[in-house]
Amino acid sequence: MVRAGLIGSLLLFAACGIDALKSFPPAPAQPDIYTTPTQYMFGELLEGDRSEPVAIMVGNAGLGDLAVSSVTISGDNAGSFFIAEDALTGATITAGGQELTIIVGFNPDGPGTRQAWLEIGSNDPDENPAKIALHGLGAIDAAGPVAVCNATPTSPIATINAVTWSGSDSFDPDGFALVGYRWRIIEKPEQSWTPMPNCATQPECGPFLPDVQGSYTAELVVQNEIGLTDTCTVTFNASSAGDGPVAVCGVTPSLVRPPFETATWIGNNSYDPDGFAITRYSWRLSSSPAGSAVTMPTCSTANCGSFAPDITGTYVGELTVENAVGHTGTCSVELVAEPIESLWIEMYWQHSGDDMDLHLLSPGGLPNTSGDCYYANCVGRSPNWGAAGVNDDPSLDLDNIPGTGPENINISAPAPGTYKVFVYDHPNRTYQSGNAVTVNVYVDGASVFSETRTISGERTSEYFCTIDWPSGIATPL
Ligand SMILES: [Ca+2]
Ligand SMILES: [Ca+2]
Ligand SMILES: [Ca+2]
Ligand SMILES: [Ca+2]
Repeated sequence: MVRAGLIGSLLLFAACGIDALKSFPPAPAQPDIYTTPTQYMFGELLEGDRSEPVAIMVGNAGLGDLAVSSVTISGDNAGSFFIAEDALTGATITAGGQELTIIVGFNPDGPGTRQAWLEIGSNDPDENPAKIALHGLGAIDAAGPVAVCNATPTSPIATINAVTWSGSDSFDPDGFALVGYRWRIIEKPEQSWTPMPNCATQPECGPFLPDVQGSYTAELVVQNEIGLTDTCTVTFNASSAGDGPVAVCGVTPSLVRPPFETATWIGNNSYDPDGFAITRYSWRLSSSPAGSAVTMPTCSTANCGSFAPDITGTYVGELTVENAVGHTGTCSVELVAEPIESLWIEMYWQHSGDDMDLHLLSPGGLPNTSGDCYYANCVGRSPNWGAAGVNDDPSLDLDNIPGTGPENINISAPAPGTYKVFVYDHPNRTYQSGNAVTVNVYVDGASVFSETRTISGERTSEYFCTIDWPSGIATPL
């Protein structure tokens, strides 16, 4: 532009020819300002520091005198630059005269890019003011944020304990606000598919449920408000949830005499091979002989006692144990109930609310007399049968009215003869429909008779069998 102006004058001069010079008064000689350099970049400097001074050379390429009226710094970041020496303001540079110098410097008053103009006011006809661009980068003497990573819990169990990643303890020693968080998983077991939750841009991020055992490492990048960052990592090890507890069942004694001997179910040998505590024991009766009305005692302990079988046969106790992480194991064990008395008769029925009564007639005995063992004379006391002494006397151990039995009559050592077993449908509970009644007879613990017959209406006496002693042979009636 400066040079073009001069050339334009020369062209005008050539076009007009020599005669033109004679015809018109000569054009006034114009100054033409130039600077070296035309812009300057100071680079990066800490806020508050002052740069080395830089000389800007100003000259006059025109034919007239250049009169400089002002040298100033303008622009949004004018405060970040300064004029150290100014030999120009008020000076005149004649055509072809010596260049003059302005010394400028950079003194950033804030972070980031700083820009301003050095403006030179003069009598230059087309460059007033002349502008020199000044650039610099303000830096801040800040340590930057400190990222702090945590994971809670620190020792989770895979598939059981969800983890929360926390970067909330991160801080900035210079007090700048933390404005950005970015979590990502940088290491996990090969078999794991668990992704970082959607909260990966938050200080706290969870739940993260480790799906397999092994080591997991997360990385957090925190950023402060002036763009400085820091990174931390945190690792936890997820342990295996294990294969579950092992239930170990026992029962002691394993053979009991009904209906008064008791057994204790034993579960305290159960264990967990992975070391988790067993937090629950639950016993139930998974199987019991037909006619039994006994139930498992209410227990929440490993061992469960005072279980009294009421009928001959096999009882199966089932134990379920649960460990601290909710896994379970189950076992079962058999308990046998077997009478010790030489003669053992038991009876039960199908429908409650009928009251069946078991009767045993002594050899030659008549119903409802002392020759008959039944609820009226044989519970807790016994008619004297056979010889002196009680070994040959009958006993009705269990009598039942409202339920379905069982009832039983037994004799430790019966006197010789033929005994009769019958069942009476007592009218103090009325059930007119058919009711299936079962009678089992055991001799020295072995079954010799077992039949189920249907009794309908009321006041019916159903004779089931005779039992010959000492042969122990039962004959249906
Ligand atoms: Ca009845
Ligand atoms: Ca009864
Ligand atoms: Ca006797
Ligand atoms: Ca009936």
